[in-house]
Amino acid sequence: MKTFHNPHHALHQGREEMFRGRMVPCHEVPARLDFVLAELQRRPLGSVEIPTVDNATLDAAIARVHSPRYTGFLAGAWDEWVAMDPANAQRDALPSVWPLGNRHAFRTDVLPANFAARLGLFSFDSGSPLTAGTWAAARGGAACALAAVQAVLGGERSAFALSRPPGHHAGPDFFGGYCFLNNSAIAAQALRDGGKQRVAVLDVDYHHGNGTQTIFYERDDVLTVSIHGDPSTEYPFFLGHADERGAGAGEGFNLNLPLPRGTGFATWRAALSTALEAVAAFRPEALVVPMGLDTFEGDPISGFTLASADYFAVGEALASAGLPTVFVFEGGYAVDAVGTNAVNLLEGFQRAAA
Ligand code: OKP
Ligand code: ZN
Repeated sequence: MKTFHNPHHALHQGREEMFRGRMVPCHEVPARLDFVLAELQRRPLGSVEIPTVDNATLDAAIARVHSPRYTGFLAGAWDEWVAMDPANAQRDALPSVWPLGNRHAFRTDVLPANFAARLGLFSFDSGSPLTAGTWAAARGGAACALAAVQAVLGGERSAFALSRPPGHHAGPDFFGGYCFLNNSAIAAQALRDGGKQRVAVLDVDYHHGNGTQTIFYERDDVLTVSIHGDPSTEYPFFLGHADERGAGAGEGFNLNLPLPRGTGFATWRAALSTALEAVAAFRPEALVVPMGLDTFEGDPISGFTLASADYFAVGEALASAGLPTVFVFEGGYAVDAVGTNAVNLLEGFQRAAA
């Protein structure tokens, strides 16, 4: 399978995130992607390329998922931040105030003039620093997703978008959870726009893909399925419960399979079977896999206990769906193992798909 990697990813390099009440070095670091690239050199799965998507095509694909108000903010946010105080060039922008929009306690229709207010309006946590290169890096990541979709629409069985920063927590008009543009949602929508009638998204990251769920929640043409740490104890806390089944036309087209912290591979693998049954029942024409490797036993911020060798079986199971598949890199914070785990999964898929 072809890999498309983001040559601009290292432009996004947050300094510190708010974590358990203090500022700590960011977990989502550029080295994550470099380790995956290095492992792909050791164990090649196919060509490794840089996306050649033109800007207009990319903008159009992003606009299918994200609001202009949000992308307009992201595009200019760094310049605004520095214009407020030249010393800000040495600091990342982190939100610290939020409008709780869904509780109707504050208004979100009026765009505040105040930058900190807009940073909060368009985000949901203080763990996702916005830096000088965030917008360029996020666009480069989305371009990887789009290039992988184009490869699959062109007849490839599978493709890998090695994007960074991750995407599955980003919603139509908000960032958070280290995510700015929802690369997996952009891929799913681009597959739809490329003629696939029904697209399934099967999110295997440790964390619930709240952004993806929200983007497609009222739609019956994109099935969203997620296996993740139970949100009553795990990030992102406020979405990802089993009773969220979709709404309106989308009722029955969202499936959450939360598992308790500490879950091991046998139980996780059984949830994957349940997820794959739901995918098969939907009869999709393509599959998107938001591929987080933070289910790994050594992950510093997560709580499942998958071993490196287990990822071969995960890839093999995903191949059994028999679908054109776009893999999109998401989480995985045990940096020195993330390359091995990612390539194990993809190799398992490729062997079984052959
Ligand atoms: C991203 B992905 C909040 C920090 C909490 C966020 C975890 C994001 C994981 N101040 N950590 O799903 O791998
Ligand atoms: Zn994650």
